[in-house]
Amino acid sequence: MMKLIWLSVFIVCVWFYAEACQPGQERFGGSCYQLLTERTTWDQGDAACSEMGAALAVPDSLEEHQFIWEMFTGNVSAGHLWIGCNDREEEGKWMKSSGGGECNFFKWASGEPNGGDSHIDCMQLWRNGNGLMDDTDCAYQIFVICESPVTLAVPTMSCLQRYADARSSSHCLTGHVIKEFSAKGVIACGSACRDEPRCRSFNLRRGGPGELICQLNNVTRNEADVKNIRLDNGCKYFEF
Ligand SMILES: *[C@@H]1O[C@H](CO)[C@@H](O)[C@H](O)[C@H]1NC(C)=O
Ligand SMILES: CC(=O)N[C@H]1CO[C@H](CO)[C@@H](O)[C@@H]1O
Ligand SMILES: [Ca+2]
Repeated sequence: MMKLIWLSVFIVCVWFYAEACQPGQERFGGSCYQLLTERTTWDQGDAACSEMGAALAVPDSLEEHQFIWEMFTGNVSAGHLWIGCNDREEEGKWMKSSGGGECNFFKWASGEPNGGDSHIDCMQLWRNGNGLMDDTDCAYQIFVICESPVTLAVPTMSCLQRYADARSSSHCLTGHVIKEFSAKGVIACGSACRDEPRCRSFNLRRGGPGELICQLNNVTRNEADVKNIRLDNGCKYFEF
């Protein structure tokens, strides 16, 4: 039996702030990362990053630590990498440069840190330790990675399509959700979709009282199986 569903399409245009990193940088979370091409001392690296409006990168989580190490090893096949912590002021107390506060994520290589009270006061991601942390002489010349907050690009207008059928304005795409989180509304959810490279469409679904759940999908409704397009009163589907 053939079932005919009448669809109408609403077009909603909204302004988005497209977040982006500069060419040559890579993004992870809310930061842009850039590898410098020259090997320098820790202080020269620190100065070079701040000249670019950035700072020596500091991993604050295991995921960020892994991202930094993979970005480095994907580009450079030998050598070590400065990151932005040193314990010059007080042995064992690791601080970010230029008043950035304390470093609070540590994943030391086995046997590290071993600098004691000497001048071995700067933190590197150590190739011999598979990218784990090591304290070493700040005067060594090794690679440098800078980190800066994601810059807001010019606002861009985007048009969203919302589909509705004759019976209900509400239907959503299921089975292709790659991320789900609560969001303020269609603009916040759409911005998140724009910032996620795999996002092709999104659902905005009623959650608890006063709560909206944003679901990012990795396909559009035209690419999905019809059985995954469900009428659902608490849910609206959008694509760009
Ligand atoms: C989309 O994500 C689902 C999981 O939600 C996965 O099973 C599927 O392979 C992904 N499809 C594409 C086209 O990336
Ligand atoms: C500085 C540098 O060479 N960065 C490159 C590292 O590798 C990624 C992915 O291969 C490139 O996009 C970067 O430009
Ligand atoms: Ca050491």
